[in-house]
Order: sequence, then structure tokens, then C-alpha cells
Amino acid sequence: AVYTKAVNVGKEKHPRILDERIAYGTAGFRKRADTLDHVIYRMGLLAALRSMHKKACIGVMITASHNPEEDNGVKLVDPMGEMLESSWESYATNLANVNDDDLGSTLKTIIQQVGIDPEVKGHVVVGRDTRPSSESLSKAICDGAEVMVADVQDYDLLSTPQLHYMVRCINTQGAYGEPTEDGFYSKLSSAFSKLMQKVREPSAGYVASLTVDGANGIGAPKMKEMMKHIGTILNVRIVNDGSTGKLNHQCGADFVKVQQMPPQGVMLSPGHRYASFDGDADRIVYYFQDNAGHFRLLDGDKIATLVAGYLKTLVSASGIELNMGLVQTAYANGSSTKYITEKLLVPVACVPTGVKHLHHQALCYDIGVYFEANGHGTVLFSDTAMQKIEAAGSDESLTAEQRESAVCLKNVVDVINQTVGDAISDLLLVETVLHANGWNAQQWNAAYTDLPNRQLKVKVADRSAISTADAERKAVRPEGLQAAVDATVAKYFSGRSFVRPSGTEDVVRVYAEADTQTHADQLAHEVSLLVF
Ligand code: NG1
Ligand code: ZN
Repeated sequence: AVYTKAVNVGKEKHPRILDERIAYGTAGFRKRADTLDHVIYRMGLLAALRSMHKKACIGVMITASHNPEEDNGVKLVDPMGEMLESSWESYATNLANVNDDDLGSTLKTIIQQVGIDPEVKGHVVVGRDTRPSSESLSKAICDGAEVMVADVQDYDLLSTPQLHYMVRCINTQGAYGEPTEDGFYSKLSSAFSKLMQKVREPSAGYVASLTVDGANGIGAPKMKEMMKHIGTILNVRIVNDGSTGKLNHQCGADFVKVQQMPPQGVMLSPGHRYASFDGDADRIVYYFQDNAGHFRLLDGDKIATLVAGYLKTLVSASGIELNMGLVQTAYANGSSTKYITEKLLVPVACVPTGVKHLHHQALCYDIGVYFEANGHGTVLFSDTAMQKIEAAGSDESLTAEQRESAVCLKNVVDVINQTVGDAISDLLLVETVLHANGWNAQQWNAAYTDLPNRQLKVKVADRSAISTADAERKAVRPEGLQAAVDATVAKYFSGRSFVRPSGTEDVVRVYAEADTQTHADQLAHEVSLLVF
């Protein structure tokens, strides 16, 4: 009966209107919002199946992150708040592309292949960003999940990382926190308040005040809510809060990172600290104007090194034995990798683009710090790490100073959203470290100097003609491309460049870095000509 109902509700309320094939990629499905209704309905069906299979609550987020306002998208969230397991991506793609009439039989096939017990009751939770299209699309999710007789809980407006947090809280019966918005703010803000109470050097350069660009998205109202819980220990001014500007237009973390300039609505004042969220608040970058009047970006690499350095100090001060690793992608600035390896003495792993790869690798350490250069990242603590940190906080055989560092470490853990990169949580984490170190943005930036770099997008007939290996740092197809890139790179001092097909846009991305900005621009341009 559910199979027939899935077909009927699909035909009546969410008919397939898209002719071209759509694929579940690194960020789920993303397209123009007006072509997505049936895809989203079907993800409601699939989320219910996934929930029945895992016997756990599954999340669905409606957002297209930093894409233009006209786009939208959908992502499924697995039981511990992580991205949907890769093996299910093909079920998602398949279900999204079949004709309305074949919906029932496709569902039946998935149920049989996976071995799902049809008697299990599913539980699906839904969140959405502030896009105008998101409200009706979230109804399509509910329709899909309800056809499969799942319980549906609609959280309405949430940032992407908040939805991930809810899923984990629900599936751990509250051990990770309360599965409510208030629970989210309370957990993070109470840990943050304790960390900010610690006294620091009187001569310190830290000032507890910054400006946040909300990208005219969900991050602005959610950050405002967080500030109600935080009070006066941190002074945050929010611009691009969605009251006048358009989502992601001339603002937000992606704009600032790629354009390497401040967003609309921000007049840089020297010495002040700024941060930009992206449209669904899972990315953050910082920036400031230096004494010479130059715009300086503190991107995901800078955040990762700041956080890793601090954690390393805390771990060693608490006398706990824990191994730590840092995970990057090929887009990480070469200077950051050098600094982490040679100065911080923390091992670095390089993985392909996409959060799921970073997250997966970070699970290999007691403490795994991962960040994409674009500002998406977090820190993962293994169960062993958590037990050791908890125990050390009250271990009488340790010195008072060691115990205090362990308690501090525990509070740092509670400020972090371990499910996924989270702009609000990452902001509190960065502020914690700057406060502890007594640093202003300039002092933070002084750790290492970024190599000048450039990212370009190249439109090509078929981006799948390029395939890569070695964490996307080498092109293996088409034949001869890598040799040509190598020959070009060899002409530049400190040159590095690679090309890869984007997983979220129909373009090939070119990245280049070199000793000067002019050279980085030239190298990127020369390499982009090789891609055609
Ligand atoms: P693609 O389009 O595959 O490069 C982009 C980002 C990723 C990741 C995804 C998902 C860059 C260079 N790429 O992927 O890091 O964030 O979007 O949003 O920033
Ligand atoms: Zn995002």
C-alpha cells in the first residue's frame, strides 16, 4: 500500500518536472529551487527508509549553502550527525531520477536490497535555511516521510550544523546535549563563558569585540540568539543580517575567501576583527585590515593552525597522552602545511575535497582537527580522548595545574560542534583561543605568511573528462595534462597548481600559488588554458 501511495502522492503533489539527470554529490542535491520539489519529496521517502534501516533518527536539511538565492538543495544526515554514508548516495541518485510511475518499485527494490524491516517505524527530523523556496520544499520532505509512515519532526529554521547537532542529540538520548535550539545555545555558551573567565596577560592584545557578516542567511538570526545566552563577555555586531540584503550576494564566507576582499556592508577599521559566515552557517572565515592598510584573510587554514596549536599546548599542560592530527585538502595554502609540519610538529594528512573525506580521516586520531581552506571544519575527539580528559580533570595524582588544563580542555570540547563544521561554534572556539593567547588578529596572522594564491573556474564541455589521483593533486586524465601542468609550474618560484572537476558546479577548478600575487594569477591563468 505504501508503494501505491508513494506513486500517487508523487504524481499529485510532487510530480517529476526535471528532464536532466541529477546526482547526489558532495553536498547532496543542488539545483535551481523551482526544479527540485519532486527530488526533495523523494528524499523524504529515502530518509524514512534510512531511518528504518539504522533504527535511528535521520536528518534532512534544506539548503544550498553559499549558492545564489535562486538555488536550493537537500542533504541527508546520518545518526551520529555525520554525512550520509556513501553507499546510499546511489540509492538517492536512483530514486531522484526515476519516473513517477516507477517510484513504488524503486522503493521496493531498495528495501529488498538493503534488507529493511518494513515494520520498523522511521523518525525523520527536518531543518531549513532562510531561502524563500525552503519553506515549501521542507513540506515536500514531510510528505515523503509521512507516506513511509515515519514520525516527522520539523525544526523549521535551523543552521545546517544545528540540524546535525539535533540528530546526534536525539540518537544519543541527550548524552551529546538537549535536542532543542535552546539546548544548543546553552551547551556552547556555558562552556564558552567558563573559558572566557580565565585571566589572561594584562598586556594582551585581545579585545572581546568583533563584527560578523551573516551572509544575509540563517547564521545571522541564530548568532543573535546565541548572543542572548552569551551576554556581555563578547561584543558582536552583526551585519548582512538579511533585513535588507540578498542571501550570499556580495557577502558571506565564500565571497570573502574567493574574492579576497571584505563583503558589502563592511568598512574595515584597522585593528578590528571581522568574520563572515556562509549562507547556512557551516563555514566561517576571519579577516582584518593590517597596519599598512592591507586586507588580510584568516581562512580555514589559519583557524586550523590556531586551534591545533592551542589544543597541543593544553594537552601537554594536562599531561594526558593523546595523539593529534590535522587534515587538509589540496586547497590548503602551502605555507600552512609547512608551518603545521615544521613548527607545530603535528602530522598533516591531505584528502580529496568534501567534508566527508576530511571527517573520515580526522576519526583516525585521538584529536583530529580538520578544516577546508574555505572555512569549513571542526575538531573530533575519540572516545578514548574523552575518557582521558574527563578522568584527568579530577585525578588527584596530577598537579593542580594539570587538572585545570584538563578541565579547560573539557570546556573546549563542549564549545565544539563535533558533528560538522559550524560557523557559530567555530567563532566561539577562535575567540576562546585568541583570548587565551591574548592575541589580536595581527598577532594571530603572524604565525606564518600565506603564499599568494588564485582560484579560477573554467567552463568546459565535459568536466568529467578530467580525473585525478593523489588527493586530487595530480590529473591522471586526459593524458598529457599533468605533464603540461608540471612544466608550467616549474617556471614559477614556490609554484604549485592543480586542476579538478568541481563536485558542486559544472566547472573545472584551477588553483595556483606562487611567490607573488602576479605570479599566482599568471600561473592560474596559464594552467586554465591547458584545461580547454
Ligand atoms: P567543489 O565544488 O567540489 O569544489 C565546493 C568546495 C568544497 C566543499 C563543497 C561543498 C572549494 C574549492 N570547494 O566543492 O570545499 O565545501 O563545495 O560545499 O571550496
Ligand atoms: Zn555551507
